[in-house]
Amino acid sequence: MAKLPILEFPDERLRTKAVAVETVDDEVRQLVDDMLETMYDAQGIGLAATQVDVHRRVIVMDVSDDRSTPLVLVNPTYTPIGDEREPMQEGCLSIPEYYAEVPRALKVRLQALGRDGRPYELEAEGLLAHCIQHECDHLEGVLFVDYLSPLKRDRVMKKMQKRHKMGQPA
Ligand code: GNR
Ligand code: NI
Repeated sequence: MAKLPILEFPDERLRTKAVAVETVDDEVRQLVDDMLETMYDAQGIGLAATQVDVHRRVIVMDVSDDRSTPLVLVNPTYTPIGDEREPMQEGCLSIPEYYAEVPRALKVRLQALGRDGRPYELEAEGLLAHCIQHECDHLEGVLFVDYLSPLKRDRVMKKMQKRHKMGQPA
């Protein structure tokens, strides 16, 4: 296992659209394991391959309280269930120390392949539903700050650029 470096906003590579995985082989499983180690180390609840500069449709998550329930999503797709939306405070490992409310679908149905390459489905609500939508956005090159007003997004961008210039990315 290896810890991978996480790209930080406004790095243009975060805007890359990821391509589908053809087969869940040893190389993909190695990526999954490295991403899990990286996510746990960074104390995040999710991580998309895009964030570690690998532009393939792979996501890892763990929203459990005791960090004991890793979830692997290869080639994920989701559909909202109903049209209820719910704002939630979100953060992102690629935008350290910045949090903002983002409205997203309250419930979603997820379809993906697991670490074993087998398809599965699940219904998610609340934090898990938010996390699925946040991570799937990463695979499309979308960040949660894209949902904020241009003024707010600009402020976050300046703050991050300043921090990188001073040589202290969080
Ligand atoms: O650690 C994370 N917390 C979080 C909180 C609310 C909604 C989404 C997230 S995902 C984030 C980790 C991350 O950046 N994943 O891409
Ligand atoms: Ni994120």
